[in-house]
Amino acid sequence: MNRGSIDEVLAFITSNREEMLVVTHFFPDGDAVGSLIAFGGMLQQRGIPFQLAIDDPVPERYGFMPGAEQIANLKIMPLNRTFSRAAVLDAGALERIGRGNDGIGPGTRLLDVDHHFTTEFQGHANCIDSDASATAVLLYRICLAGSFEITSQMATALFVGILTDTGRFRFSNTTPEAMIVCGELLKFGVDASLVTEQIFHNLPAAGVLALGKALSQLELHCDGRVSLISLAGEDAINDTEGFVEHAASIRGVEVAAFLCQMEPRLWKASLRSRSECDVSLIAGMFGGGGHRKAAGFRYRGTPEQLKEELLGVIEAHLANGRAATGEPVAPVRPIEDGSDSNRG
Ligand SMILES: [Mn+2]
Repeated sequence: MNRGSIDEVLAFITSNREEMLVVTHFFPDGDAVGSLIAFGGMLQQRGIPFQLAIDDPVPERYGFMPGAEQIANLKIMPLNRTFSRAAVLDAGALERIGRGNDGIGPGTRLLDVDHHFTTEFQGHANCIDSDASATAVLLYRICLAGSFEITSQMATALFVGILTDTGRFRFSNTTPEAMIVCGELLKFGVDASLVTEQIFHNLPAAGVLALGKALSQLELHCDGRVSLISLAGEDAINDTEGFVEHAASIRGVEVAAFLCQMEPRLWKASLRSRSECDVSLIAGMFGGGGHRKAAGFRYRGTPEQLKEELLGVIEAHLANGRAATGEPVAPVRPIEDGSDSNRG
């Protein structure tokens, strides 16, 4: 999907000098945080005041990024006014900016920069390219076209966005452009070793211990084609990013699931696919969503119910093979709050 253009973005930025709200999706990932920081740097160069904001804190692993301290946490400091213009980056849909919507009124002019295929809303100016590996790639293109200076802060932010959205150049969205741009960014002062250390090898001890607990309860189903790990009760921690990848790294596994208890009867499920099985369809049947290879949902009920229903649906999808259509294969109980999707 392609909509809008770089020229639309450049025209939007310089159309006036009014303060711009810059927001992204809640549960922010590296591309969301990096895009905000880099775009803030661009506005600063044009002398345009701006407010960076997310309806969540910046995750600890991205706290090292220079510029992250400029991002307001709307859970603590809600917006108390609307802006005349707002940039929505990497969000997929307006619902996903949560309290960011407080800053958007009927008169707000919107800019949408994104690489999500499911972008439903349309800004007054757009730059959407679903073939781009990350929103950071689009911002890099905009920097070049607009002759912005790429500071080391901006370069690090863009590098983080591409590095994380490609799963460290592992996912199928890893394009030649993604690697070329990252190579170029190194020339602008990115410390690639530091970035990788901070994001992937700087976990709190409790996180590693929790991962160990989850893995010690590994279950294999469907002749080893499905792996499942879980964390419950006091073992469940907030930051479980990457846990499901371990369950998905087992030879022969096609679909991996990680179930994490959030409240006594509320569970977060993260799914990964290593085959043609589209886990966004599976998550969708539980009221969640995501991408073909990575998706998630929330579930209210007991772990036994969740496992039984989820394994039933996965098994049916695997049995359908490549012909899986996304039609419900088993009746699924309505989910009370399954509106938000996550990639887990
Ligand atoms: Mn992204």
